[in-house]
Amino acid sequence: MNSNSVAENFATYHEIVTQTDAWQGALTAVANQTPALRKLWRNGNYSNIVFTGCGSTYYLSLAAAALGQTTMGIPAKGVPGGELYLYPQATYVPAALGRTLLVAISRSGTTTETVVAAENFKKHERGDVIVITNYGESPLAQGADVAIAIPEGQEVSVAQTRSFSSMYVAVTALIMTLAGREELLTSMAGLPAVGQKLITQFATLARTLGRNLDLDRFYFLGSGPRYGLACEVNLKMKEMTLTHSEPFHFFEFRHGPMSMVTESAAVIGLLSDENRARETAVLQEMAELGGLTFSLAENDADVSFKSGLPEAVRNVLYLPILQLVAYFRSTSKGLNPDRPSNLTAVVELDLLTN
Ligand code: F1P
Repeated sequence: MNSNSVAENFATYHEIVTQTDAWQGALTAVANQTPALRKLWRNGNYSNIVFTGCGSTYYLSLAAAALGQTTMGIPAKGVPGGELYLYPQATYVPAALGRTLLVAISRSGTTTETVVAAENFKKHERGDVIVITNYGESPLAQGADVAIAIPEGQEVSVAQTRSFSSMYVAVTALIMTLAGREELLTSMAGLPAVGQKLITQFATLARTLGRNLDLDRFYFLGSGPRYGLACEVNLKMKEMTLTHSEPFHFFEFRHGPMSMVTESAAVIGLLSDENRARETAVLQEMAELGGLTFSLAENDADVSFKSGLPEAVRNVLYLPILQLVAYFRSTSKGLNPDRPSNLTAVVELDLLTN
């Protein structure tokens, strides 16, 4: 691909295609904090884990909670920072049911809902706080019991790409560390090289799909640990391209939303190994309705990772190509992917701890 063409001059493009450097930074950041993380986990006596963030980092929390509960066998949930502020009683377990580990995730470390939710959590002595952020000097990081900072994930664009995937790799490594899954953690060292190869191999395909302006709606299907990632790439499509788009769990799409499938609809499946046949069946049904389907999976898909890595540690591979699809659709529509309409990089509100 001609890297000097106008479309590739936006910061977002550079941030997407260099993101695997930040994945390496994430692995190093978690490794550096492993003694502190293991000590916290050993002494914490937690009955459950709550992951939190806002916008992209809420979707990251959803993905992390599904992976965490599956891997660690402990109840885990992903909740928006704003909901923890407004309705803590709808999320936190009563003290009698044990202590909570709060994992607060934020690119900036300054989003008010997330910062105040973590402050309230500590104030009410609910448990301990691990922070994952790209800014180690941020208020959120400063208030953490253990902070995992990945400066390599910092970016100038509003829509999260490199930052998100760096924090997702970090939370995956955190989960494998706390679960004591050394073999899975070790295998993550292969992620940056596999990711870079994927970007090089499929960037042109992403550009073709992104430039197809006959499509006027996108549906992203993902289940289990991939549903939160489907929500995130859906947000990229919204933020960068102002296109109607929605995320769904695979089976849920049949229960009404598939009525929206026409020849101008794209249905994009984040296919698992675990439930591949059931998930693929949904995509095939949507193709029969005339929708354009597009699949990503380890093998035998439109985008095949061929990573050779265990399924539990390679979910980040679904992100770069779909980020590029949104990027190329944005530039094809004459929009600026670096500056989404109505958005700022951080939402700061006048909220007090309570
Ligand atoms: C959270 C966030 C982003 C969103 C937008 C506004 O930021 O909501 O997820 O895409 O950029 O801010 P942060 O807490 O992760 O810094």
